[in-house]
Parts: sequence; structure tokens; C-alpha cells
Amino acid sequence: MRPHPDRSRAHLPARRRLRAPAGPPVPAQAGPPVPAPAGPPPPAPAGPRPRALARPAALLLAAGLLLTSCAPAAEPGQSPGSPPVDDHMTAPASAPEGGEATAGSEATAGSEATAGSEAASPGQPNGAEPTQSAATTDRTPPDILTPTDRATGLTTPWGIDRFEDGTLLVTERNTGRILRVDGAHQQELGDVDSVNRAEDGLLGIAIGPGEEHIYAYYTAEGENRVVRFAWDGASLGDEELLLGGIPASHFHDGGQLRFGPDGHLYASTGDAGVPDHAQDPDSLAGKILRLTPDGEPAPGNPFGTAVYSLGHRNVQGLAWDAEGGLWASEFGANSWDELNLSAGGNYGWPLVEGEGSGTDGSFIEPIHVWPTGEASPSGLAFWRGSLWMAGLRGERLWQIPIGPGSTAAEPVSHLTGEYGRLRAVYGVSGDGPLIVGTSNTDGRGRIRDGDDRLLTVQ
Ligand SMILES: [Ca+2]
Repeated sequence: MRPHPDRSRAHLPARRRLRAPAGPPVPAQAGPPVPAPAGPPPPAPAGPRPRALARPAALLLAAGLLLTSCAPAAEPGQSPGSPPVDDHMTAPASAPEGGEATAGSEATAGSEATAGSEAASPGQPNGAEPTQSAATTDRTPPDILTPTDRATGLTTPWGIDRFEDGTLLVTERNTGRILRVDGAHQQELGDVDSVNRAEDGLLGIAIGPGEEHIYAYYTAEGENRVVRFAWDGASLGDEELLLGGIPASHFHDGGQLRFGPDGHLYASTGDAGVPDHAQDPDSLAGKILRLTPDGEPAPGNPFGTAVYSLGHRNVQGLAWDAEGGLWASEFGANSWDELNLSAGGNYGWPLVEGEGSGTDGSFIEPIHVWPTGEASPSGLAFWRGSLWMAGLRGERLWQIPIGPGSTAAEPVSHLTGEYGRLRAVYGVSGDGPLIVGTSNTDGRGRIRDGDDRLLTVQ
């Protein structure tokens, strides 16, 4: 397929293509915080903003290397002491949700919204719909999305995986329940001793190799944990702690769990309300972690720890494309949500939100950015040649067609406003439908009859 004009490597500045440094990773420098710039954040332009691609050459060069970071700064648009927020809110700020809330408001705990994006009304895009690149037309199903209910009556479904027999494994964030969904039948397999105050709780779920274990990510008192249970095909065994000590908060807990094509377990974490943690390689907050199935740091991790990449604010979606490129969806603070292509390295938070590679050009820039009112992205899946990214505050499903070399075409939105807040997405190309979960019972949405639901998209 032809590269999209905006994606042509000929348009890339040399710095982006050749940015990966040689030599060992350099730890973050200590130093005083850099004050936030004065004045309000810049206005969000309409529609998603694509980034020129640094791929594939820079990606390959960057693999496994950690990039130099700079002194930490306050969150853009916030004073240094402002409480953090993440899970941007859709509805009036009455109910809590974790990590997706508005700026500085404990009262709005747990939402994915941020200040400056409250102005956008649910279902009302801030600007023109992006048009699909002609280069991707042949890859994109013609309209595509004809959802039907797969399951109803759920409470804030967060993580989804699928057994080989096609039944689904689903977590409920607020209740801590692990469910198996077979057709319309829902079976509770067990629960975890999780706490849920806002965006925290029982989050990601992943079925291990050979379906011998089930892995979960949840918030316990004082920390987030990666655990696993033995699985015999019918019931859960005892819980085994694989990795504790992941900083936790009401907001910004990350929580996605996925096995990669390399057989390692990837976990996304949030900054837990302390932005500087994202730049600290010794902290597990604000990172993508990479573990062996037994919970040890994966061989080749840049610091010899669980840390794979750093400089993230709150990643809740992980997916691999057909060529093995790892994509991550990330909540922004006041202005920009991000879609990143991750090969290790430093993704800039809190020194950069959205576009920008930092004062020395060392941060890896996102591939696409969105105003928080149009996305506030959680789940991410790769299915039928595209990434599918759920928007909570954006109340839509973003499709990002992926071409050769892990290149991304222009995003296209679907289901805008039709089902409310969308969070969980699961799909495997060539293997079943796309599953999309709503999140209207999370305290920030308008609950529709039957919510929350899992939708089958064919
Ligand atoms: Ca970033």
C-alpha cells in the first residue's frame, strides 16, 4: 500500500529517523522541578493530530535503549501542587472513577477527564471528523461496525481476554470479580481482595501460555499488584503474587496486562498521581513493565528490572500489530491523549504531554494525539489490520489502520455517542469478533438500560 503522504519518510526530519542514541541507557537526572508555563494550556485543535512516524528505522534502533531524560516539571497547565487527574469524566462530576478524572478534583475521583476538556459535550466531537486515507481504504472494512450485545448487566468491565474455546474472561473493576462469559451466561470464577475508590480496583486480566494460569492486575491496599492463579479449565487455584510495590492511587493506576508475541507479560502502570515517578527508573510507576510468565524481569530489560519503557502518565491499552509493533494508548492531562509505538525508551511525561521530544530531542513522540475530550483512551486491540482504541470521555471507538512497517494512517471514529463511555476492547485478527465494553456504571457516565455491556462487533 502507498504510504500516506503525512507518513512518508521523506517528510521526516533527520532527527526523528536517527534519534536513537548509541550506548547504554542513561538514568534520569536529578534536579529541581521546572515550573509549569504560565497561562492556560493551548486550545485543542479539532480532530486527532497525526505524528510523523519515526518508524521503522528509528524503532529498530531504539529497541532496548533508554533515552536520556531531563529534570521533572509540573503537569502542563497545572500548578506544581495541583492534584492529578486522569480518567476523564463524561457526566457531571458526581461519581468517582479512577485515573480518568478532571483536573485536581478529589470530588470527581476516578474519571478520565481533565481541565480544559470539560467543555466538550458527550457525543459532540470538537471538530471535523478525520477522513480516512485513501492509502488505507483497501484495508478497512466498509462499515463495519454492527454491534450486538454479548453480555449485559456488568459493572465497569475493565479487562478482557479470551479462552481458546471462545469464551471470554472479564474483570469488573469495582467489584473485584473475575467472570467467564459464555454466550449470555456469566459465571463468576472468583474475586480478588481489591480496593476501589476511583480508577483503581481489579483492572487487567490475561490468560497465560497453555491456559495454565490466569494473570490479574489489581489495586490492593497501598499498592498495585500483578498476580496469577493456577487454572485447570474450570476453577481458579490459589493466588500467587508475582510483582507488588507498584505505586497506587485513586487515579492513574494503569492496569493493562497482555502477553506479547515474545511470550513475555507486559503490564502498564500509571504515575499514581506523582508525575515525577514516570521519569524515575527505580519506580514502577508511569511505566510499561515486561515480565517473564513467572514474574521475573524479562531478559533484555534496559535496567535489569521490570521496567521496559518510562515517561508514561497512565497507559491503559496495549496491543501488538501484525509485525510485532507494540502500541500503547495513554491518557493525557489537560490537553493531549497519546497513541505511542513502544520499543522501550522514554515517552516524555511529565516534561512533555502530546507532541514534543523535549529540549534535547531525547523523548519519543507519540504517533497520534487527540484532545482529551475526543478520546481519553483506555482499551486497545489490533484486529483486522487496524488498531481499535476505546474512548471514555470521547464516547467513541477509534480505528487506526496500520500499514507495513507499523505505520499508522489517519484515525477514523465509530459509534460516537451511541453506547456512552467505552473502555475495554479485545480482538485478535482472523480469530473471532471484536469485543467492546462500555463503562457507564463507573460513576461518570449515563447508565443505559442493560449497562454495562459487552458488544460483539463483526
Ligand atoms: Ca508522551
